[in-house]
Amino acid sequence: TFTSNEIHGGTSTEVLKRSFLDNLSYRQAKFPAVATTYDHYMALAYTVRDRIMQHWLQSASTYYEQSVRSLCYLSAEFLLGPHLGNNLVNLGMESETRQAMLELGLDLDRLLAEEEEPGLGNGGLGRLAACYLDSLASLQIPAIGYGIRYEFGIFDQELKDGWQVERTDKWLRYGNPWEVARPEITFTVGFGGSVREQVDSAGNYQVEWVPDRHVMGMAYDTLIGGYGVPTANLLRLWQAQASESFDFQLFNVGDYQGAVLEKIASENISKVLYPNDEALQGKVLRLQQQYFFTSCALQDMIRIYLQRSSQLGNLHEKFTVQLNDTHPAIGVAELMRLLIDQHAMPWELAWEITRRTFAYTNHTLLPEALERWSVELLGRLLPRHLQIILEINRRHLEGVRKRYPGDEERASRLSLIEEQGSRAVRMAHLACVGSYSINGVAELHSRLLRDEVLRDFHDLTPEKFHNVTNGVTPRRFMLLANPRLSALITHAIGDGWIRDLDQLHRLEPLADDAAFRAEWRVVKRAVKEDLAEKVQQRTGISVDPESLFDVQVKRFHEYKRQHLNLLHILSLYFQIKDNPAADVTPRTFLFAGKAAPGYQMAKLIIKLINSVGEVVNGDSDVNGRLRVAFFPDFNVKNGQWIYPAADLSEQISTAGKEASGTGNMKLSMNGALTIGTLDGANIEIRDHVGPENFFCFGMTVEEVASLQAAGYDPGSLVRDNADLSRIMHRLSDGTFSRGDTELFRPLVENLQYHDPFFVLADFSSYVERQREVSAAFQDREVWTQKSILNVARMGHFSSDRSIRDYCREIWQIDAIQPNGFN
Ligand code: 26Q
Repeated sequence: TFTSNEIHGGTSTEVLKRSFLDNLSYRQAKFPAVATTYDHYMALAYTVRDRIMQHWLQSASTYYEQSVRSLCYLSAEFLLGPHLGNNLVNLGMESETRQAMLELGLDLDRLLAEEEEPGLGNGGLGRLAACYLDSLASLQIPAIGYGIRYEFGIFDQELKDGWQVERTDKWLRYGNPWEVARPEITFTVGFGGSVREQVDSAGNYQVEWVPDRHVMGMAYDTLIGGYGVPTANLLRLWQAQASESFDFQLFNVGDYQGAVLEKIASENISKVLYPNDEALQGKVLRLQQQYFFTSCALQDMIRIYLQRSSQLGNLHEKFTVQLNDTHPAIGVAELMRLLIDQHAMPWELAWEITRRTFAYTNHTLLPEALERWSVELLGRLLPRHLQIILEINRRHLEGVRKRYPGDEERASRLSLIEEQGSRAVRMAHLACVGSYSINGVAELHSRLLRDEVLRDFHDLTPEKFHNVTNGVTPRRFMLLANPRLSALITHAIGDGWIRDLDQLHRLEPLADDAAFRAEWRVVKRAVKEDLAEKVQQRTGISVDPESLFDVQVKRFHEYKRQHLNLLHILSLYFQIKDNPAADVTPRTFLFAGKAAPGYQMAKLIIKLINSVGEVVNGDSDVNGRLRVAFFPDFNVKNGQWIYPAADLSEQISTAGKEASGTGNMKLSMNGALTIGTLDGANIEIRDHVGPENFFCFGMTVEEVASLQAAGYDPGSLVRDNADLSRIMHRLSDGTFSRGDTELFRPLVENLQYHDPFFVLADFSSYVERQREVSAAFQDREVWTQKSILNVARMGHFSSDRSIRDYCREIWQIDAIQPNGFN
């Protein structure tokens, strides 16, 4: 027999079998003879959750007793990926679990495949939030993640005739064993209505916001366990629910239909994730989502604070709030409102607390992607917040005018309100004024923020500006995704690298060891075979594991320039057509990624990749030397298959456009060499791995700016380059579109006449570097050496390092070990 502690926390094979069978009976309500693989997955998930739960209870009680300072990470997106495998890795119980399942006649890998991943994010920004949760728990930093429990996450992508088709992501359909509903933790969030101002009997000026609708936010908690430590933190996601009292009002007057419509409208708030990774249209539902989760998070923080203290004057000492981009920036006005209107605090004190509470991370330099909300729309939805924003702005501009007398242009540049055209609130400006810290996500990006995008704010408060270069978690993206490589590394240098990624440096001498290089190649070969099998299954295309795997996986965007990659493929293809005997290094070009459903050009690029693939893959002159495959439905799970198998990582954005990139890190950490521009974190990756181990090409930020200023004429580049003219011609003459000369015209004309992302300007530099890549791949010993050195020198890009930077430079939060439990 086992004690309760063992049943819920033990990790021996025997106790795991017992807990699993208990959960199958009492949680999943199945007896073994009728249980499906999904039931088995659920029973195992509950078994694993209990183990993290013990860690969490221990951590939470320690945080409570010691009143520690905590981080709140506010993010509209958390792209977690599948939990089960990751939790087994972090708890260090994968082999015992595999054994326990085996003894019950079950295959752990089949159970792992059952999980529907929570796709509660678009891409980089959401995945970064998930990596940071892993590192926060692993480093034992008290933290809570706050976000939205979308019923439908990022759409599933299918391909039909080469076009992207979107399917609803029904991730909750069969239940979610990882979350705990907290119906007792519920807050009310108001919308609309009006603001009433009055002077009370004591002569105090009073403001009352009377919303015309209320929505309830209910907490759902997911535990995030650290790697190799007894610490777990919470990810608290809010689900919208109709407020009952409101329903009753309509019910009572007999308007049942109205009550139901009202309920549906309220619950729509957390229905679906917006699939745009750029702020395109200012839809009111999106602003409702942002305000909804931000308000719930702040109310929850105040609730927790008031458990231990009776007045809110030191809120900023107990919590610091990191804003993941401007999506939660309305929180600046909401905290002011809560402190002033609900807790009767004077403006000056409320402002002091607010400014010391928030810190803001910017993730974009694209001017069109900076969030702006029309004053009219914001005033209709959140009239009190608009009032507060205007008062913040009045005081802010008063200070600006005092400091820069007569400089009205500067005042209008710094204003929270854009006055040109229709008036709009600049959310980045609100975040800057309302925060004690502003940071970019890579050195170049932070520099461009200081010198360009937020220059006037840098003049005003230079001490607020920081850089924290992004990082990714080696637990998920090395240990879990690439167990073969991880075992080889651990065999060579021990397992300290998993918590301290700088230890990978110890691999450096092994790059010169021929026997180690041979083992490295055996691993790479094996993971390439695994991926080849998946590609065959998902696309029907057979690819040769011996060829160079050239990988570009990320969201589709013109600035990321998947079409530059395509132009290179076409250049190789026509080289073969000219001379079928030409000596070309066999390559497999693998693409994956989703396009925002309304982004026509991005969708056309996906279609073109598939169209080119059809022609190239089927051409007997090519004879298998070039393969083009589009792996559908890129998500965390599929990423974990792809990253380990890449030889070459394509990071080819226009310089100055990609804030950081994080896929670049995942690929290089798994031994891919990078072909990349001097953009985002590519620059730092190149500095770390050494320029001789990195294929750099293209214009610098400065060169892009001067070409822009001088007047860029892409058409002349086409005329002057025979290779390029033929490619452009073939793209429009139906070669890749079964004779249709219209299909790709929008793309071709955009490049010829506008080329806003300088694809053609970087084309020859890119093709030249790719020639070096092909040559380098012919010498497997040298290539392997570079691959090993890439991994050995990527320690800096662990999200543990990023979180340590945030703790030290911004949050001033320390680690804390849980006390022994009972
Ligand atoms: C905003 C308003 C309305 C609708 C959607 C949005 C929205 C949603 C998601 C705007 C932006 C995003 C996501 C942005 C993103 O993923 N940015 C990436 O962040 C990464 C992490 O810092 C960087 O590595 C990438 O360079 C950056 O593109």
